[in-house]
Amino acid sequence: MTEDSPGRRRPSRPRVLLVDPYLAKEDPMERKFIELYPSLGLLTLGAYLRERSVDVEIVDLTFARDIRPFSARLRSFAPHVVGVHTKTLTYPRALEVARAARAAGATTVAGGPDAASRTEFYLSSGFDLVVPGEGEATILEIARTVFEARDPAGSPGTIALRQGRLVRGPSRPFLRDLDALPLPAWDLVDMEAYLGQWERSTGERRAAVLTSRGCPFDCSWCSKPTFGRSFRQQSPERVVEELRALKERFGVDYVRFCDDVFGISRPWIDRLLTLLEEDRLDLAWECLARVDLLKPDLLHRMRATGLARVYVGVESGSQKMLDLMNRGTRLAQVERTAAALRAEGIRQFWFLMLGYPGETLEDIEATLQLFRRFSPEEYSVSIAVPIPGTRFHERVRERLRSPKRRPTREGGRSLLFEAAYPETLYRWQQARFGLEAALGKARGRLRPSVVRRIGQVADRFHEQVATPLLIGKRPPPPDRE
Ligand code: B12
Ligand code: SF4
Repeated sequence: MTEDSPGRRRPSRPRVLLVDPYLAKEDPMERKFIELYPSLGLLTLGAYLRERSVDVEIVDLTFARDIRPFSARLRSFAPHVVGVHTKTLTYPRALEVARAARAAGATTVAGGPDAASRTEFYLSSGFDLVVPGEGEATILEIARTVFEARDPAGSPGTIALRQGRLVRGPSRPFLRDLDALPLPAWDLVDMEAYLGQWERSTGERRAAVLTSRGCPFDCSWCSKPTFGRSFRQQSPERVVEELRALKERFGVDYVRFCDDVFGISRPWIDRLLTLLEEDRLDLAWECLARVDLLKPDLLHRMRATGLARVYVGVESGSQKMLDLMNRGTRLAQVERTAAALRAEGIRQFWFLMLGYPGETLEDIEATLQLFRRFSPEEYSVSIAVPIPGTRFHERVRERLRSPKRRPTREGGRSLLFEAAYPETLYRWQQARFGLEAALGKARGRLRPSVVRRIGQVADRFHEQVATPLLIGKRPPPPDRE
C-alpha cells in the first residue's frame, strides 16, 4: 500500500519500471557519430502509463557505468513489471536486467526493435513477454493483468513462451490518434544530464522530438519491425505545443526531429512551417528527409524557420543501384537537393551504402564522383547490412557469413554476406571517401590545383595498385538481382 497523504490510504496501483539498458560508454560509435538523447519510446510509454494511474519510473543507464542504478531502483520501487527497451547493441545488458528483475519476482517484458526481430531469443533468455509492436496500450494491459495476479500470456500485442511453445496474442491495432498521446515524461529521466552535455559540446541545449510514426516507403534493405509501413503523424499544432514545452521547461534551443522521414506530407509541413513562423519559437532544428521531398522552395522556408542540418539518404551515385534498392529516388533529385542545400547554407549529412547486390566497381565510382562534386559537410558510408525480415536479407540468405561474423550491432562496419568483392575492397573504398572528405574540407585552405592533384594521384593508385591487388583476376560480378 502506498500513502497518498497523511491519514488517507489509497489502494496500491500497478508499478512499472521501464529501463533503457544503453550504456554510452560501451558504444564504440558514441564518440564518433552518436548523439545522446533519451529514448522517446520509453518517455512516451511512461507518460501514457502515468496518465492511466500506473506508478512508473524509468532507469536510464545511458550515463551509468554498469547496471547498479537499476538494481538499487528495483529494490526501492519493487515493481510488478520491468519493461526493457531493446536494441541489438544493448542486448547483453538487457538480459542482465531481466535476470535481476526475475530474481526479484517482477514480470519481465522486452520491447523495441531488437526484441521485435529476435523474439524467441529474448523469451528464452530471461524475458516473460515480448511486445514486438507499438507499446502503449499493450504495456498498460500487461501492468493491469499482472497486478491482478493473472497471466498476461496471450493478451493482444504480446508473445510469450509457455511449455516450450510460443503463445502469440492477437495483434493490436496501431493507435489512430497520435495527438491523444501525452507529452513525453521528461521528468522521469535526467534531462539536465543530456542538455548539459550538449551545451558543453555545442553551446546548444538540444532535445529530440518525434512528429510521426512509421514510413510508407519500401526500400528493400530497410527493417521496420515496430511500425512496419504504417504511417501516422501528429498535427502541426501538437508538435508546436511540444516544442514550446521543451523551450519553456528546459531552455531547449535546438531540436532534432527523429522521424524516419520528416515532412512526408507537403500540406502538413507547410502548416508546421507557418506555425513556426507565427510562433517565433526561435529554435534551430535538424531532421532526416528524402531528396524527392526536399523541393528548393520548401528548403528555403525550412531554412527561414531555423533548419540547420539535414540528413539525407543519398545511398548511391548510380541510378541502377537506387532502382535495385527500391529507393524511389532519382539522381537528378539528389543533385537538385544537394545544390539547394548548399545555396541555402544548410549542412548536409549524406548516408551512403556500399556492397548492395548488383553493385559493380563502376557504380561505386559513380558514388564517389557524386560525393566529390557536392562535398557534403558530413557523411557516413556503410557496408550494406542484411537485416532479418528485409527483402535484401531474403535475397542474400544463401550467402550469409557464418554466425560468428553476424552483427552484435548494426551499422555496416563489416561484411556479413558473400558480396561481389572481398571485404578489404569495401574497406579500401571507405578509405577513399575519407580522403575525399578531407580534400573537400581542405579546399578553402589549399590551392585548388593541389587538391586536384592529390585526387588524381589517389585515383591512379586506386586503379593501378589497390583494385588489382584487392580483387585479383576476379571477373566482374554477375548481377544477382
Ligand atoms: C531517433 C533514433 C535514434 C536517435 C535517438 C535514439 C534515442 N535515444 O531514442 C539517435 C541518433 C541518438 C540513435 C542512436 C542509435 N540508434 Co537509433 N534510431 C532512431 C529511430 C530513427 C527512431 C527511434 C524512435 O524514437 N522511435 C519512436 C519511438 C516511439 O518508437 P520506439 O522507440 O520503437 O518505441 C516504441 C515501440 O518500439 C515500443 N517499445 C520500445 N521499447 C519498449 C519497451 C517495452 C517494455 C515495451 C512494452 C514496448 C517498447 O513501444 C514504443 C512506443 O510505441 C529508429 C528507427 C525507428 N523508426 O524506430 C532508430 C533505431 C532504433 N536505431 C538503431 C540503432 C542501431 C542505433 C544505435 C545503436 C546506432 C549505433 N551506435 O550504431 C544508437 C543507439 C543509441 C541509444 N541511445 O540507444 C536501430 C536499432 C536496430 C536494432 N535492432 O538494434 C534503429 C531501429 C534503426 C535501424 N533500422 O537500424 N537512434
Ligand atoms: S530507408 Fe527510410 S525512406 Fe526507406 S523505407 Fe526505410 S525509413 Fe522509409
